[in-house]
Amino acid sequence: MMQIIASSQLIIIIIGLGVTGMSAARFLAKRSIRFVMMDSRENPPNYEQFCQEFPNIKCITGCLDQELLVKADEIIVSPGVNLQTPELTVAVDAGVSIIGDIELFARYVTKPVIAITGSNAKSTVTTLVGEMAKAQGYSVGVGGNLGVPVLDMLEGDSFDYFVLELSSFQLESTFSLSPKVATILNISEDHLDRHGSLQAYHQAKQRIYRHAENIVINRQDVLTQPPVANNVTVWSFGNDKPDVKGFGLVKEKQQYHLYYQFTQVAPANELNVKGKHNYMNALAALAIGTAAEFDLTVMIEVLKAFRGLPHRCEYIKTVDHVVYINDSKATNVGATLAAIDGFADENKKNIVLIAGGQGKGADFSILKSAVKKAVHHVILIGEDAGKLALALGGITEVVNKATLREAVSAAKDYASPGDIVLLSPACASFDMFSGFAQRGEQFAALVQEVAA
Ligand code: UMA
Ligand code: ADP
Repeated sequence: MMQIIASSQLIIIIIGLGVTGMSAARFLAKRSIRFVMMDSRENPPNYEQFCQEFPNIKCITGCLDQELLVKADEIIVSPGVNLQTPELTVAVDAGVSIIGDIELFARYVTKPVIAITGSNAKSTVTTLVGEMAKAQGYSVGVGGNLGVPVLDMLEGDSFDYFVLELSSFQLESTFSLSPKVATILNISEDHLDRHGSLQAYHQAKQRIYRHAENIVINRQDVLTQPPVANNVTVWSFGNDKPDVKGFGLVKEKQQYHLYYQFTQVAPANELNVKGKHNYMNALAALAIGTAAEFDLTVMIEVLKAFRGLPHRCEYIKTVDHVVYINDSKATNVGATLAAIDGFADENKKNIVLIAGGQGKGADFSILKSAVKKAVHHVILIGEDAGKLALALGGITEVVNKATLREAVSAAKDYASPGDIVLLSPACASFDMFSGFAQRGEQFAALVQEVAA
């Protein structure tokens, strides 16, 4: 495995002044490896901080310098930068190696790594597995797409285990990561604006299995399964009765139970998180932990204590017997489907759904049958409200609102006692908010104010 050697001859270029680029800059500088920084944005974040920290390093902003890129030995590209950017494809054609921060991490890491991807539930399962690893007594670095850049976690050699959430963007530029355990939790449409097709997105996700010792697949989702599984131990989870090396969900006497192989390990109602999709997440975490040889009893204790993450089907308040749920992190169709299914009443339509934002090229018609079954009003906001209205109009009542405030106020009017008002947008938030967290916080504040 090639590590970047400290040498004045090599030309290393980092692209992106976000958290990834800054972490890569610090990582290289600490090892006395010279580099050039580039960012295509006119006013990228961290520019001043970079100039202060690295006064002698060249920093080019406002464009990607093609002449320099083709001379590079290696380009370390940030995940937000599309590999199909013309300047990069020209560099690749010229024989330049392009990697991401995860690849650099892979070349240096000496401790075991658990690698987690999927269209949904990555953050939840990564956090849960991180807690499980800590409960085994390990000092654990938990990060990646979750927020803490992986290269920051390598400094100081303080961790003896790593649990990483990896996005399709990060996996595209990763080649030699050899995880002890790797998983694709589920696949549904996301980031099609970047990857171009579900197939390309799926292929990027599958890269996580390349050099894994153990893999964990979802029995109900064929796209999480590798085309061939030679020389790898395969574990699984699913919402059915499990077999060898499997975790599953079994209904006995009107109660769901978590199962490992042929044995019950916990009643689902002892978990704090609710909904079948969360039971899947619990089973996935148990399968990952078991593949990593963690103690099952300790993992079950962690599961029972876990309260879920904010903005993921988070309970906000009950007003006039109407329950308000913040699922702002539902930035794709798969997450919204899981939320509707999770809260649907078997006997009547009980959901008022607030959705909309930036759809990232997704096919919203996938929501049709779930909405038809459980949603009596859809309230739309944001850039792609029209596309959602086109897909869902005729299926149920659909109204447009200009702001989230108006949407919450309308939801209050449409909801009857026993209903659920669910913010689960199926879209990214950047057209109206700084991110999903701000969208969720505003929703929670509006519920307190408007719906009270
Ligand atoms: N950009 C440019 N020109 C450049 C460099 C970046 O226009 O030269 C733009 C990108 O197109 C993007 C933005 O800058 O719109 C930020 O991209 P970045 O790669 O600089 O982002 P970082 O700050 O380094 O954060 C990245 C991840 N961001 C993305 O993948 C877009 C963070 O995931 C991640 O937490 C962080 O690295 C640490 O690993 C965020 C994310 O939205 C949370 N991820 C997507 C998701 O979860 O759906 C994949
Ligand atoms: P990610 O990091 O992959 O975006 P999160 O844990 O942040 O995952 O959850 C993202 C969204 O997916 C939330 O809306 C959450 O409610 C939903 N979700 C959680 N678990 C699942 C699942 N097993 N299947 C589908 N959606 C899920």
